[in-house]
Amino acid sequence: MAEAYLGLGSNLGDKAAMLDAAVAALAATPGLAVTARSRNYRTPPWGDTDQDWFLNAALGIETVLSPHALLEACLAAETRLGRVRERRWGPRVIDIDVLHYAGATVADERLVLPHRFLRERAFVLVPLAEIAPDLAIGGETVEEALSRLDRSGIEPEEVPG
Ligand code: PH2
Ligand code: MG
Ligand code: MG
Repeated sequence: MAEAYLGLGSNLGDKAAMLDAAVAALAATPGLAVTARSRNYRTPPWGDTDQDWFLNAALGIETVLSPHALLEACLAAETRLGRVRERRWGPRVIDIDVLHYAGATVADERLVLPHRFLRERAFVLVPLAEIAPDLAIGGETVEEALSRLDRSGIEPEEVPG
């Protein structure tokens, strides 16, 4: 069993429902158990700023899948949930990224671990810090990486009731 972390994002359609559907699809994947889920955070678009705000969340999982098999499971779940790939960093109904896999370093054309932009993106680190503040990424913890970033505009989603 390996411990891994995933990042979820949506900025098209019913964003909260898409994140729920992604968690359900992942939880139903053989060889994968969801062990932690952050709250959903409302985040300003990063990179390509001419698009709607996102909902982002982070998941902790336990899995027997290899890093590449986990990536394929995430991409298959995206496709099942209706993702169509258009412009890079553009709007998407669902994005499921492998952020970290048991401290493994991977760098090939399919997969880079830890995730290439993990330490630069507050929209990933704020949810991740909620479930794994002390996780080590590139010689520092999630909390330490986050302390260098601007987290303005990133707020937990208000949940009615
Ligand atoms: N994903 C991107 C590009 N920009 N911005 C926010 N706020 N949240 C995202 O998930 C996101 C983004 C590409 O993966
Ligand atoms: Mg992605
Ligand atoms: Mg992404």
